[in-house]
Amino acid sequence: MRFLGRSFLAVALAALAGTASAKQTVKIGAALSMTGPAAAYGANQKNGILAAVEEINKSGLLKDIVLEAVIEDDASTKEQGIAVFQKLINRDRVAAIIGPTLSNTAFATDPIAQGAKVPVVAVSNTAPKGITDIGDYIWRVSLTEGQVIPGALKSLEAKLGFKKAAVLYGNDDAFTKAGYDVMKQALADLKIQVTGEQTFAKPDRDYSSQLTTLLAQKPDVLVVSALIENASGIVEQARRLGWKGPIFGGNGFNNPALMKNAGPAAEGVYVGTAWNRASTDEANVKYLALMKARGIDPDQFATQAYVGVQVIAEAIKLSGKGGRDDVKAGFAKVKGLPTPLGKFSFLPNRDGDHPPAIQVVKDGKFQIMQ
Ligand code: ALA
Repeated sequence: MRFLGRSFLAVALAALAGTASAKQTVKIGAALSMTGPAAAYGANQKNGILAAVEEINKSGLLKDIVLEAVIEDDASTKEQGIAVFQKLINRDRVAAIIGPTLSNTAFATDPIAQGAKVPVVAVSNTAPKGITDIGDYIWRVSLTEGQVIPGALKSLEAKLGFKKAAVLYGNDDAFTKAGYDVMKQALADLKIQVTGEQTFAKPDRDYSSQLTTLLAQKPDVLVVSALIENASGIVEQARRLGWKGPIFGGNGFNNPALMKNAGPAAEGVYVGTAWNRASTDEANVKYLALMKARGIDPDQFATQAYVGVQVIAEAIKLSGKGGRDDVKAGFAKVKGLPTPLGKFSFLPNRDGDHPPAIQVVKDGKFQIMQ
């Protein structure tokens, strides 16, 4: 009897061990700007990734596969981005990498992942040209400036009726320069006269000379391509110099640090965005409830990072396996995935495809423009 009891216990333990060993952990790396000039984005991206990983693991979507996020700080620089990519690829052996936060960094890091055949999902790189062109392992969830800005400027022009624009942009960053190119073309296509153009660099904190020149030329709208730290200062200083008109910003403006740093000066700032936070789609409503339960008020960057994990999980589900090439093969099969960004698919060039929106700062908050 004792013997029988013991053997029963042994069988039960073996069965349990069998169940436990059938679980497979798939690591998802993330290179995010947790420090440096883009740190305001990275903190929110991390929130989105952790929420998605926990939710997917809880849901049982991937059966015996458990996702694990390995999050590293790219420090908003190319050098640190490269170091972090190498660690994620060679040491952590991740199945895919989300990030890096900045396009400027991605141009240096993504060729490394492409060479090592590790799939990358860009969740915030919005420089239109050159990112997914790096190779067939590079995929993108974030809409480019080219996918958002021309339509946003067109809708805004129809609403506000501006005829003359002044343009200010950062000339030392791949994203802010590319955003400027898109803005310039979009303004030309809309036959909006550009009264003047000025530049700044990332370390600059005083934009008064550029703004004074631009505002003296009497534009109807101020159009700005900047990352968040510069964006907040530009908005605050433009208002201080007496500018009461509309300010239109590119993707870098999509962060609550704008209202936190610029305060009431941010009222009336319009931003083209990839996320319609007011969408009543089931996936968005569920996402907002999930983030609320976690005590997080998400922004566009958090949401895109969340969707980055969703897309990787869907790719693993469609492939049935979590290896690097399984994830890559799965991406090509993702079609109309319900996400908080809308139904998500990849275009043939591996860029993302879903509807954009426009938001305006009102009462200290981003509100979707109807
Ligand atoms: N959208 C910004 C970039 O691409 C953060 O660098």
